[in-house]
Amino acid sequence: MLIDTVCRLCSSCCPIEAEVEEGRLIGARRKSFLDPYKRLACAKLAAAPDIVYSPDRLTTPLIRREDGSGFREAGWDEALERVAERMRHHRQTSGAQSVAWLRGMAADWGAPWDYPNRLMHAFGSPNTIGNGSICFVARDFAHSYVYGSMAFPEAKNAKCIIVWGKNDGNTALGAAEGIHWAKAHGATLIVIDPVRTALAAKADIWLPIKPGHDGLLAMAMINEIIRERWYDSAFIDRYTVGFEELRAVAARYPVETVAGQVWLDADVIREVTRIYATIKPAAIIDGNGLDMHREVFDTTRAVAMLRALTGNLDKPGGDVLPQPVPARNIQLKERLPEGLKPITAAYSLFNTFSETWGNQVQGCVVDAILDQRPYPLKMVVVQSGNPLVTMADSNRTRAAFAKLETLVVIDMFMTETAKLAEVILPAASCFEKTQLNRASIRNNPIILQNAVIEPLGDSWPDWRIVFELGRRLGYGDDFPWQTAEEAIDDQLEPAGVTVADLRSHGKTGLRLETMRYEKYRDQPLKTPSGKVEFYSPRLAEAGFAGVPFEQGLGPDPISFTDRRADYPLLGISGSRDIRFTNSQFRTIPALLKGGTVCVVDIHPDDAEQQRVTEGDRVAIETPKGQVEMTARLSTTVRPGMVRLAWGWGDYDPRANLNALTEDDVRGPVSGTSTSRSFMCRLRKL
Ligand SMILES: Nc1nc2c(c(=O)[nH]1)N[C@H]1C(S)=C(S)[C@@H](COP(=O)(O)OP(=O)(O)OC[C@H]3O[C@@H](n4cnc5c(=O)[nH]c(N)nc54)[C@H](O)[C@@H]3O)O[C@H]1N2
Ligand SMILES: Nc1nc2c(c(=O)[nH]1)N[C@H]1C(S)=C(S)[C@@H](COP(=O)(O)OP(=O)(O)OC[C@H]3O[C@@H](n4cnc5c(=O)[nH]c(N)nc54)[C@H](O)[C@@H]3O)O[C@H]1N2
Ligand code: SF4
Ligand SMILES: [Mo]
Repeated sequence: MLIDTVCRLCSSCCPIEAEVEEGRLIGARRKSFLDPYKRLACAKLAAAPDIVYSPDRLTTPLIRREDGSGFREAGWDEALERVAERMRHHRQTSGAQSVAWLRGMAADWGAPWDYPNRLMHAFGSPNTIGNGSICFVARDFAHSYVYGSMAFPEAKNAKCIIVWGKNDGNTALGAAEGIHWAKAHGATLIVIDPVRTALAAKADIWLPIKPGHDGLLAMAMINEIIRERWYDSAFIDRYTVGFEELRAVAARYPVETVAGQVWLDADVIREVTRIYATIKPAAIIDGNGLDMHREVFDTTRAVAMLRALTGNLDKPGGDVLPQPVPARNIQLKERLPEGLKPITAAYSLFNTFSETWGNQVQGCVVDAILDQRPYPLKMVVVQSGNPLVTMADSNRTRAAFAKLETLVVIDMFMTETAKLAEVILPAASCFEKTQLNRASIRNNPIILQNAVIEPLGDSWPDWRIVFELGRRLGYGDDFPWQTAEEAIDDQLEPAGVTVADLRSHGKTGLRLETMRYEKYRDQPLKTPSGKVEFYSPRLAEAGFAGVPFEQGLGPDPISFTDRRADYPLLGISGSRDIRFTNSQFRTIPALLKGGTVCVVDIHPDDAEQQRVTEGDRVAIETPKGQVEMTARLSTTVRPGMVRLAWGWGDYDPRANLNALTEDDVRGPVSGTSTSRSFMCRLRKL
């Protein structure tokens, strides 16, 4: 039997068909606009049955033994009662705000994001925290401050595409298919990436930019577009504010000056700018290469402004604004006592820019535990995240989680983080639960993620864990739903859509409105002025740059640059392997089979200098810590730069990349720290 659903083994949310026989998942295939034999294959999806039926799955709740000697199995009743009892205890002794809920990538956003927010708000704590300051939410924030919401590049129909710090061939196959299609149909492809990725190698022009310096490049391109009058003056006159302010700031970033700072050739920057500004329609795909840099907010704002300057915003083949689905806000934020601030209060614009996201600076969790800044946390529930591997500065993160009085982890597998927990609650996989994924609730069409098999063993879907815990804490009225379907129907009532409707549109998804472009012609943008804001009075009033980079670039974007005499190599957090998602799936034999594991890519010139040969074990150090990996000689990185494998901290704690990164200095608006680019040194072991 084939069942339509959405894959959530990574954040791409590909629509898929799952093949189920006698209640068992036996395979799954991505859907796409391409003929089946032309579709890109996803190694993780191919291994879905291996992941779902992995002998390492957690299938029963676990509680730490009193004597500390590991875990014992428990029933849900006992485990949930323990969690509820600990929550009440900490609320009584230290206040409800001393309990936080930390959400990782796999938690998804949209409806499933709302549930723990609802629970925590009912409980009285403002501290439901996501990891968006280092993932794409910081970019969503930046897009939103320029034109009201995050734009979606319609690459498939573009005639020019700039891929800016994104590697869809490994991370988002549907998007990659769009790029390849457009290129095959004559689009010009420009890739801005410090690494010669497979896509960069195929590009018409590849800009091997200095990591972390993309904002300068964007400002230089803006300046060039304004100087050459390549902008869309009709669009700018009617639909934007702050053009003169932008012109004045951009003039401080002439191509000649910027080129050397960003390691690029001035003529190539001019040529790329001309191509982008003059070929229509053009789309920019911005990605996680911009994230995990302190400057991400201003960098992404500058990139967003390129879209508006050239009139590519909300055009077919350009960057399209979403048509969100009307959904009920179920977060119950109004229940919080007035004046009770979250631990992320220092980032108030980020906390409040959208109804959905809430607090996203996860480093504040560590500050609050270790330094009691702005107040102490005593208990954390980690849901679908593995902070000990994925948060910056792993040693500091570990110290914090070890210090907590109570740690609860909701996961499918035993992780480095779960090993420290008092209670572990086993979660059902994405194939075992029905939910509304982020892509759906934020835009048409709505595609339902369907449970295609029963939860494995005694694991529970996340929604059920949250609802049952809510009822146990006494919020039965707030969690009246017995099924995911009831909760979704309730939340989608304003849209007039039910789960049954969604299921009857399983093949393609349900489109609530016909797709429209240039919506700004009759609908104000969701900015305070209703227009594109090249200058943001809101930011200026809050003491931040009204125009991106009006106060310059700030501290060097690359961590530990002040120590480069001791740490001469530039390290970057590595490619995301198609086989794995962040720290996940390293226990799945089918995925480990295919090749190299924890490698550091080093240019042959550097290797020779260090007397390192292919396959040698090497140590990489920063002022924060050390990792050990295997050397792979590669010309995809330039001399002086190394690329380290990312996400291996569960597989081998010695290979935990975030042992090298820091969370000491954060971008003032989005709270983002630079955990992708850092100075380091390498030696043969
Ligand atoms: N297979 C797989 N898929 C995934 C994930 C995974 O771990 N594995 N993770 C999921 C998640 S959570 C996310 S957020 C997305 C991320 O997916 P992407 O947005 O594609 O992110 P990355 O692959 O981390 O980085 C993209 C590119 O940015 C480049 N880059 C690094 N530093 C810089 C820089 O300073 N400037 C520029 N211009 N480029 C830079 C890298 O070399 C890389 O080629 O993928 C999702 N999908
Ligand atoms: N240095 C460096 N640091 C990074 C990154 C980087 O590229 N370099 N990437 C950053 C980015 S973009 C992100 S998004 C974060 C990711 O950070 P995390 O979200 O912490 O990363 P994951 O490894 O994806 O952890 C997800 C956990 O959820 C579990 N899980 C999977 N599905 C489910 C489910 O349905 N329910 C529940 N309850 N659990 C589930 C998995 O087993 C896994 O343990 O890491 C960030 N950290
Ligand atoms: S890229 Fe692969 S793992 Fe990610 S959602 Fe799509 S099919 Fe699933
Ligand atoms: Mo992410």
